[in-house]
Amino acid sequence: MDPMFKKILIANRGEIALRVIRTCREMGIKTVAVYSTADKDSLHVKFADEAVCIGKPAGADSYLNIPHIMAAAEITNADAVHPGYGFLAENSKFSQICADHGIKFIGPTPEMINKMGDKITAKETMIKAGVPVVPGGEGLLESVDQAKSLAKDVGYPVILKATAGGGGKGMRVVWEESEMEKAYTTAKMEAAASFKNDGVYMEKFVEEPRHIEIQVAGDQYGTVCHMSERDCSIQRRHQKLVEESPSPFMTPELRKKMGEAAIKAASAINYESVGTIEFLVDKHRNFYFMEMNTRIQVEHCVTEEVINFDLIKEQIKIARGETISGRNYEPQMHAIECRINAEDPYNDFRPSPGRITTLHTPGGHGVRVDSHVYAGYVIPPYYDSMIGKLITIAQTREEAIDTMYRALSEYVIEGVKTTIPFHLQLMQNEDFRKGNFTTKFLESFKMK
Ligand code: MV4
Repeated sequence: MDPMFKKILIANRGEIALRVIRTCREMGIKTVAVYSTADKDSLHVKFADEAVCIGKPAGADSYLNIPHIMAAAEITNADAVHPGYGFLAENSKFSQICADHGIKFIGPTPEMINKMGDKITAKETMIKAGVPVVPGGEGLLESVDQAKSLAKDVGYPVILKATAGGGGKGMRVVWEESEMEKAYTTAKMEAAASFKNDGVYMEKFVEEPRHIEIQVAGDQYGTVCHMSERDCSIQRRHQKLVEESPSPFMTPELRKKMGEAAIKAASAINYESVGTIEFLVDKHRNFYFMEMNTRIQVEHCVTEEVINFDLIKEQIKIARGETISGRNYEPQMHAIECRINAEDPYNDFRPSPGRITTLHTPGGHGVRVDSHVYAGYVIPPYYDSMIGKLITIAQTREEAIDTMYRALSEYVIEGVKTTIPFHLQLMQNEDFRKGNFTTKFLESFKMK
């Protein structure tokens, strides 16, 4: 294959499609947008050099339809595909089909995706590599009785997780033996329904953890580096709402240890591309491997801002066979990202799709907005409800929060409900401002 990419097809929509197009422009690479009929007026379609309609609105008919996307790549003569996040980004079959057609998948190989996609395989790989994992049983649970006897050894509370899962589906916390039978049965049923794989395993339940993840990059020649952490503890029902770097809970010693563990994790599978190692961190600063995301993530921008580095450019360079230096990166700034979603924070974050009638986007010093919307744009009901990401950058966490409050106050979006009122209240919350939060924080957060 020609080591230079002349044309990249972006198998995604929304802000991430636009994000990839922007970097391709800077690199002199032509772009192909694909779009569903619901997205014909989207900016990613207008900003790309070429655009191909790939089907009806439903994901299965368009952004998840591999034959339609491959046809678009072939007729436009694209030499690489960028999957963005979501949709086909962690689909090993898609990565394989791209390879079979001589089209470079800008991301990891199918083997790497599969090794991390199955959680028990990932955990076994991490144990072998010397990466700390949550104590628990090895392998799949075979019966309720086995689960009960294992839980006696591990110690309650325990958590049952689907091996094909991730992101919270098929999980059950079990506080005492009397709850085991029901939890085991429902976890298996949910796993079978969600993933067509009912395998579940057990771990000690870590109470009130923080979710801290390490960005990594690896090239095709075995060099891996880390790019520091993001704190993603501010989540609601496994949906992240705020991410920041550095983590207010981080210390230089912990960063060094977690960075080294993340490098071991990625090296263990010879990881190629940019990726993220997710850890649970308990109140004593013990950390445990949770899962690896083998894609670019929504929140990659906070890392870009604190280390002043274009992660999409890096991803493309790695895919075309360039080497990385292997040096690690420390945060030089503080960055916070608020996800601006078309959801009603006063109404259980219910989706609020529809037409944006008025739009004023914030700007000024220390403000970055990654968004694909414009005044008059209609947010379709078929996909996620993200309107955009508001990122602020400053020398200190306190200043980044103050800039965020100011920028949120400037943001005017009319026509749909948004998460802006939630973020305004969060930025004024005393515990948030002190950095005093875990993954349970939003369970008790009440809108005023
Ligand atoms: C855990 C845990 C506590 N103990 N595992 C949630 C999604 C999936 N990736 C794993 N998750 C958890 N695994 C053990 N052994 C708590 C969670 C968890 C969580 C993790 C990160 C961010 C938010 C969370 C919310 C609820 C539960």
